Amino acid sequence: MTQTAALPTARTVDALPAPLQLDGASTALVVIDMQRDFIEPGGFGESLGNDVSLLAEIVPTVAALLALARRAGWFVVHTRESHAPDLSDCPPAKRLRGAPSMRIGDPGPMGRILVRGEPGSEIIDALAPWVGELVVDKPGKGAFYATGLDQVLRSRGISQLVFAGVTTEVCVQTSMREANDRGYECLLVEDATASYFPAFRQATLDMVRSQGGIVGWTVPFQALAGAWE
Ligand code: TIU
Repeated sequence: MTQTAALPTARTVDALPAPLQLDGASTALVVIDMQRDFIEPGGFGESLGNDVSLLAEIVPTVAALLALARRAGWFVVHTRESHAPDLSDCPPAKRLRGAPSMRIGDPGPMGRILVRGEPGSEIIDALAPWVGELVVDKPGKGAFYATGLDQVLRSRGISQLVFAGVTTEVCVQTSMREANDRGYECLLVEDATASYFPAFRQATLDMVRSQGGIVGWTVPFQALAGAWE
């Protein structure tokens, strides 16, 4: 009887602050909030006074990262920051914060701002989820708060998370910190994440990998792809 060696599923990624062993069998890609409300004019991001064009720049790299994850067989998760139509999951402290041109739940050019099921809450066409991928609607900035994400990942034996999406210092960093505290190893793809404030993106990359990787690791997309293929 012939024995076939199992294909190796682990690769060493040239990450910072140190190389990371990534095992495809226990890895998921988590793409944070690449939805119209943040990336296109007329949504929540713009209502807060931001220049949304800064975020569109990463779309080709996130698309390439999704393609890599799909070829590699990683579990793929997409999140959307969104609220129930009756706003029962949107604390007044969130809805009333600041002085936006439109508040969460108000009608805008892409439907009601940050409300589930409205055009603005949909992931942009270029990064549309495939059948079988998980789409998580989250009422908070973090992907683990008030979602079943942790249970789904654990049930699949996933312990390593590759992160991309927007915005780096808000929903991406919050989700990474939530995951880090839950025991996941977190790798942020440097050029697959963006902020309305480039200096905040850079600061987040620096703080994630400081102190020996206090929150996780970072890597440029090409270095990750090179390790995998
Ligand atoms: N405003 C901002 O930078 N971000 C958010 O409100 N949500 C996410 O980061 N997705």
